[in-house]
Amino acid sequence: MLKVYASGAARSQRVKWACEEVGAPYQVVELEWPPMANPGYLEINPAGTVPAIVDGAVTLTESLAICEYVSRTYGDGSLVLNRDETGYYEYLELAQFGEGTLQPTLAWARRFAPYSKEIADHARDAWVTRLGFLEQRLDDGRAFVTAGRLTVADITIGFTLTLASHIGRMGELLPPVVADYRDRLRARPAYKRAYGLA
Ligand SMILES: N[C@@H](CCC(=O)N[C@@H](CS)C(=O)NCC(=O)O)C(=O)O
Repeated sequence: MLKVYASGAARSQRVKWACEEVGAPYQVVELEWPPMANPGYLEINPAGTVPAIVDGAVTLTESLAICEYVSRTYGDGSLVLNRDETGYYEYLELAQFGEGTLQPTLAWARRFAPYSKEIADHARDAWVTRLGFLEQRLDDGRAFVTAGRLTVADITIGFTLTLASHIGRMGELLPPVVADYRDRLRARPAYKRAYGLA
């Protein structure tokens, strides 16, 4: 069975959520924090981060790649777009935006802001500015960020918006249209199961 290496509210939540959306059977291996300190874990993921999955001969260690794998292997692939589908590059951009652009500002706020007001201010300003990119996309009232259906882009971004609620006041800085989007995602039964809320 698909093994998901996870730790608390870490990015492994994205993988659980994707599994729940497509009905993939999975087993969670809960690690102590920090993941790299768990005996033997570096043999699975030499980077020492979560998530990682092991599924037979397949080992993957990046949350986006894992969610895509889950969608294609255990679902009908509808959580991702194919390259010949209209909107593929918008999908790709938004999926990467969640991890590559939005997520780092939370890491700065959580890890470094306590040591420096300058970093705290920058993290907050960058978070707000980057949320503006999302606000522009969602401003036309669309239910999902791209493709007219739930995709890995929503899972990537939705996880990050949820995490913000646990990092100082970052979760309170969401523009209303982004907060509504986050709340719609949180209302999904699969999200609730992944987060142990159902
Ligand atoms: N780009 C990776 C990032 C993985 C990552 O940094 N995970 C964090 C938890 S959310 C982690 O394991 N950090 C370990 C540490 O800080 O020691 C992904 O999306 O999977």
